Amino acid sequence: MHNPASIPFVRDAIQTDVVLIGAGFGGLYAMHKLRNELGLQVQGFDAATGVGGTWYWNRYPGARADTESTAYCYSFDEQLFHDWQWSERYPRQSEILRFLNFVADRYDLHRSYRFGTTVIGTRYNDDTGRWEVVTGDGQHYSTQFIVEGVGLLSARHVPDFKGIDQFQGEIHHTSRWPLTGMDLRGKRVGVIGTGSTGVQLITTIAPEVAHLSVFQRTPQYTVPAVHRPVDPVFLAEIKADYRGYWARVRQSVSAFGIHESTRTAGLDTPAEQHAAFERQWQSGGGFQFMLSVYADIVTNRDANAAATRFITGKIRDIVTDPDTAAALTPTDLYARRPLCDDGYYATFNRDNVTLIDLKRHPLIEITPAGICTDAGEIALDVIVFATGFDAFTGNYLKFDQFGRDGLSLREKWAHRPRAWHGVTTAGFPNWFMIFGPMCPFTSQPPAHEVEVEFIAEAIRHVRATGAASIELETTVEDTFMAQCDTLAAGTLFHETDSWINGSNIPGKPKATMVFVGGMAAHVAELQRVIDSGFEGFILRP
Ligand code: NA7
Repeated sequence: MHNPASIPFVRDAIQTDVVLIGAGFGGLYAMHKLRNELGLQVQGFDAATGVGGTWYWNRYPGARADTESTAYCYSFDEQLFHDWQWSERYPRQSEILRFLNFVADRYDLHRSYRFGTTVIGTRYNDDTGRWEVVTGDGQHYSTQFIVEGVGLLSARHVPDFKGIDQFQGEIHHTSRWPLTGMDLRGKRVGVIGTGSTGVQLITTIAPEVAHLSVFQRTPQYTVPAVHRPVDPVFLAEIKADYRGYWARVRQSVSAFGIHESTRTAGLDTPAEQHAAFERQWQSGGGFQFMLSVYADIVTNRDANAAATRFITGKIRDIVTDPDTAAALTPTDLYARRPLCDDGYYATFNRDNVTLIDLKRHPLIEITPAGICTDAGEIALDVIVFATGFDAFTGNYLKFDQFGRDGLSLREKWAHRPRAWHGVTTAGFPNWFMIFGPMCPFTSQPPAHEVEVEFIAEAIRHVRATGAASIELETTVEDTFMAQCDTLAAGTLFHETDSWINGSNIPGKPKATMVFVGGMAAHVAELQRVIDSGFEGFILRP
């Protein structure tokens, strides 16, 4: 049982209007919106020594977005869009980090952050209507509002392997890659994990390491990314119709700025389906493969099977060793986060790459010299955990947070996160999240913008009406949670195990943690609430 008294209210706390946690895509825009546009005093914090959020930490070789760069950015300032030129269709980590620094410089955001500073507790004071915020260095802040943009996929997951401390080489998690990089040339490297991070890393480092051992638990469906420079004709079209382009992104299902098919697979013959998938395979993109070819791949079993047949056929064609091909071939639904790659399956044709199928040869322990499975020990110089994240809730529950009447967020979310549109949760007045649990299942930057704009309107409303606080009604949260469950039941995502439903973390309850109703519905609902004068929210004097 967590005790609210562990966060005392102190008299000399530093006063501010807003405490903002996070300097990633969402946090930076919130800083600009709330400080520069609303004129609020905002104190930002980030554990990193600079801006970037996810893109600050994830510096492993091959790290990049798999979203079209033209939609993986901000829309709020047209001139910003014109002044920044993305080089590639799928931007690399270093380019995204440069972009976010460019944004922070342009709007003078750095000065309102305390970097290298972790928030370790928040507590609502029912008597004063203000929040107490405590940082790792023992400072207390008193604030009217809290905005947390702490990241959907930021709390790293390191499995509790036996013997992890005795390894005598280097161990790294992909999301805590050494800031100065790491020379893997000539080394024997073991990678545990084959999610989108592992796929990027494995494909990138295979040519440079002495030997690469890939420890795979569950094989993955992945399709070519097909990297290429941003198409100048496409870019010119966006610039010529800037508002129209972003309106279409906001009115789409996924907010990826891609074509979303409305055609169901059943309308085509198997040969036509194969040809359609082949065209998409050639043109590249994981989300495109799932969303642009047919509309029902994640809702209809037959459509899903058509996609899996196509990809497994490609694995057989590409991978020369039949045993390796079989081990790389998934047998479950194509209903995890879709992956794309730069020659992943072909990487396993290299002489210096070995696939270790952990389903056949379970990992027993990490030894001083390497990794031991039931087939023997594999000697390694470096072990990389590409084992993912405690998604959605991990970063919110890392520290104590107490709302009205001492309500503990950890207790409220013990069985599953309960929230509304990823933005707030009942029992927590003046407390907001950017892309928190129950957020839309979409590309993040466009959704961050919409949510920050909603938060800004909520704060403006509190100030304009002379209220002290705004808080979600529990019944609205309950209704929304039920809606999320109903929508999710209409998809195949809950039938696979992945971070999307929490089943990647041992002991974490499997549950719906997203709103799969699409970006357009998300935008419409947030706007409806704003237009209604915050119906469904309690304003307290
Ligand atoms: P993911 O997609 O969660 O992948 C993690 C990988 O690590 C996956 O292959 C897991 O196998 C594997 N894993 C996790 N725990 C273990 C243990 N105990 N033993 C062996 N293998 C394990 O994380 P990523 O970082 O790749 O991607 C997360 C998101 O971040 C991504 O979708 C992007 O949106 C950004 P499993 O499949 O669970 O059997």
